[in-house]
Amino acid sequence: MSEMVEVKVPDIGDFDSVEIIEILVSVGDQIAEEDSLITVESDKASMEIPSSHAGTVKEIKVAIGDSISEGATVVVLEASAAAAVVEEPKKQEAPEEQPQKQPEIAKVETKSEPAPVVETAPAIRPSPTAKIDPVNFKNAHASPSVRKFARELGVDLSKVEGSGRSSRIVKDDVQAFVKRVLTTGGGSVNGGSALGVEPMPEIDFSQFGEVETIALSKINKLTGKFLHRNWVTIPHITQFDEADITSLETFRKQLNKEYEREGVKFTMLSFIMKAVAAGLKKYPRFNSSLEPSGENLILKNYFNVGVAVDTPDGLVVPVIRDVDKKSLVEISLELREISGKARDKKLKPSDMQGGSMSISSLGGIGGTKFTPIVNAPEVAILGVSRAEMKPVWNGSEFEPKLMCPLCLSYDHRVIDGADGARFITYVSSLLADARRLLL
Ligand code: CAO
Repeated sequence: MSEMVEVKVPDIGDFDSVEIIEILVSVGDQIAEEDSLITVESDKASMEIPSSHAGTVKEIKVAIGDSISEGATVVVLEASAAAAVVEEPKKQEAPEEQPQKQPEIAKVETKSEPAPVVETAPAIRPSPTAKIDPVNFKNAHASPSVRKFARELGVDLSKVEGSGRSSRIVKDDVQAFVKRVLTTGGGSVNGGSALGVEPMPEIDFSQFGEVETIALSKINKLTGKFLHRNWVTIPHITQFDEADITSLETFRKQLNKEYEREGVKFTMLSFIMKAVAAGLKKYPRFNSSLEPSGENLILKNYFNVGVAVDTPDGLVVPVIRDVDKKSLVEISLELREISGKARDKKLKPSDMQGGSMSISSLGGIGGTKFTPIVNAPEVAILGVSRAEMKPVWNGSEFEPKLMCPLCLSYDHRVIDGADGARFITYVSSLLADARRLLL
């Protein structure tokens, strides 16, 4: 036997006394449980109110423009027999020893929760584990048809910019958003990572103890963005080696004495830059950039080396041009000048562009090795750690040698492991015998 049911506005969180902007059903409509009945809109967002029951709409108790709150009756339904049939087995299945479940069923009949706004298996969701944040989705400013469209595509509406009145999101905005995500290949349509990784939760750390919040510098934020992009989009390999710089160090010290009066100081880095430029000449794929389409490799015929400089505001990578053509004196002077400019915040954007490959030297600080992140669009970066005296077996005895750890990270889409090993071995051999740098 059918019964008349008043469907009321459930608890809808912050939505109190909100305006009805759409009525989605008409008298006589057959509706299923969870079908949307009306759309309400606050200053910030709109949401659909679902039906708690299946049945036939007998009366609509609200009109567009009305303000409603929790508990207001939206429609009167004649509950369908089908719904009763569906519910019947549920009641039979309830274990006899749990009669307390019954009141819960009765509660559902009089009050419902808002329909979940996330649907599964949208057509272009890149990962089955990626999710739309239901709260953000609910708060987005869009009509039900646009919401439905967005749900079908798996688009998180909170990430879409609205071009309609009062920034309302229209269908075109959703389409443009999907197009942009697909063409740039960045992220995913639901705003999560393309890897399907859950977003980081917001945590109030003050609950665990005293905390201080400091603003990230502009450089920190920019570097963070680029490093993150490079880390997740480039398949990195890091190849390690140790260069015997014993004789180079003797030579460097001798040069420093000779050039002291001229104010030139040679650090190991200037020799390493020369060796890297020579490596780029011998192995041209290291001096390349992958076209974003992934179709072509652009080989460069210039030999510009970027140098990571640690500044109080964060990491910057100025570029020293034509390292192959410059003398060690020129490179040493330029290195000092450009790292000074970096620390004094005097670098221009053009000073940081056009690199062939970068070097990140932590040799002056310490550590035995590390895995630098490729500075895209370059395809390789050489990390340098602190040189150390070590006993090295020469075939008949151990000899004390100054060994400098080298850490070469490269983009495995462009460089094979064998070439990675060849490049680092070649650079090591040049540093082990500085005369070879003249070749
Ligand atoms: N092994 C042992 N000693 C080393 C060394 C090495 N590999 N590299 C440098 N040193 C020594 C230098 O010879 C110098 O000693 P002396 O004064 O006795 O000659 C001392 O360490 C300081 O060197 P430096 O670091 O100031 O100079 P540099 O030319 O080697 O490096 C620069 C310049 C700008 C690269 C460096 O100052 C810097 O900022 N490094 C940090 C880079 C960074 O943060 N990288 C991390 C990026 S994340 O990938």
